[in-house]
Amino acid sequence: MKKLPQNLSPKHFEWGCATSSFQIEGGNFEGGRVASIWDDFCAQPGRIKDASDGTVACDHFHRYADDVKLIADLGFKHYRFSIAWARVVNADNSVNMAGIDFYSRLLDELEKHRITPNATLFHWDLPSHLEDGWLNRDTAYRFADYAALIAEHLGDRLPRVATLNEPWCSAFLGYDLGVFAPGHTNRTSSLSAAHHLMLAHGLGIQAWRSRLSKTSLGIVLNPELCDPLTSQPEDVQAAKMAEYERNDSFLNPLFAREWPSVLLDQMGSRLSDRQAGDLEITAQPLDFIGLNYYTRSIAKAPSSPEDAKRGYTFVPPDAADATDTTKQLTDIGWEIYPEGLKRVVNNLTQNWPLPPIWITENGAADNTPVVNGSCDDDLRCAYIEQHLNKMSALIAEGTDIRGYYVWSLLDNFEWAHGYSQRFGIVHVDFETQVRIQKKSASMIKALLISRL
Ligand code: GCO
Repeated sequence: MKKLPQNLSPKHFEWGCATSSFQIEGGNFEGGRVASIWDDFCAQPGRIKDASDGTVACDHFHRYADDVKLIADLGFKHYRFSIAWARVVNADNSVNMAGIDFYSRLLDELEKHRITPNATLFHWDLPSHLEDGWLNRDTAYRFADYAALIAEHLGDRLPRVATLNEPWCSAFLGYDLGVFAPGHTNRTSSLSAAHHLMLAHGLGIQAWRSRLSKTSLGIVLNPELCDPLTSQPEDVQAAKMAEYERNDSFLNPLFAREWPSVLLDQMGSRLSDRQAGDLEITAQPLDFIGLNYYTRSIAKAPSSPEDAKRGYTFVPPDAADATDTTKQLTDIGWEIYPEGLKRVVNNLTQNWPLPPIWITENGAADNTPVVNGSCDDDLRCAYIEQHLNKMSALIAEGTDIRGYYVWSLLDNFEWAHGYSQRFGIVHVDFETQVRIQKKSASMIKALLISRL
């Protein structure tokens, strides 16, 4: 891509890059930070593909000033990051000022370079001492305390704040599939967790708004676009169930003051988690919604008793249509499907009263190595360009999308994949911590700088 479409010009469109605390910070046992469920999960043998953890990650905790310089050098005026709850709140619920000080210094650097912060309060690194994590209703109230504390200490410097990042992952990958922390495998638990996450979101918004009225507040979701493997009614129904779980579980309580009814019969005895008045809390008015988009999925009728509880079985993209030789996958095995961005956004805007949209994450795993000092990540360049074109088309058709954040600034700790999957537009050598801008970084820089 040589030039940005007019409607994506940084003059009137917000361009940024994104990261999250656990994936880049390191310094996990410094500055009084308490353990998070991801520290515990990484310590369990077999959980992380390369047996790695987040103890050092990108060492951003020490290198944040250089990293902010890098963001500025790339031409971004906006930066999305998350605050680690475990760094700023002590186990007795009191504030850890050393942790607040870290984020305050990060904000100083961003201000120095005129980069606007876009903060997320919870990107999965839940403090371990919160008993039973998201299964405990009390965690939602602790989240509200934490939101209030950030509002009080940092809030006047944060113009845009999201409560949660991708609650589906916390709830369903963490409590049903068990591939994310805390690693539970219980369908009913995941539905409780989802409810408590939404309650936390609503209570967090209330806590923040009662202290600061000017902040733009929202939530970040990763809505699903799921196509059936065949046109057989069982497969069509399975795809619907997957979308229902991933989207309606969160959109219903956010925008319709409704329980996700299709899932209620899967709740069994945990129905008691839901209390009168909860839906008033979850449906707080929002100033924005962040949508993360990477790929679509394919589903078929459930093929195991475990999947029968969920109502679908996912089919890996290479198996879903092995005869389609044009189908391209990223290095993590996800289908490159830019049309899905249009389909999923249209689907949401047609069915829900959404506030203005920010694409808060989009990007690709492209593990191209550095050769002679450069990294030609052509797959990522093409991926980003294709998705920008779709986003531009959506805006041209009247969709209210106001910003785009590429995932990610840096190669980083890719959760259960450890450091084996690289999503950065900047390469990180995890032995030396040397950062090298990839071809995709140069591409974005050229697009942004030429338009400033
Ligand atoms: C997300 C995740 C990121 C992942 C990225 C690639 O919000 O989906 O926040 O942490 O690294 O999605 O899997």
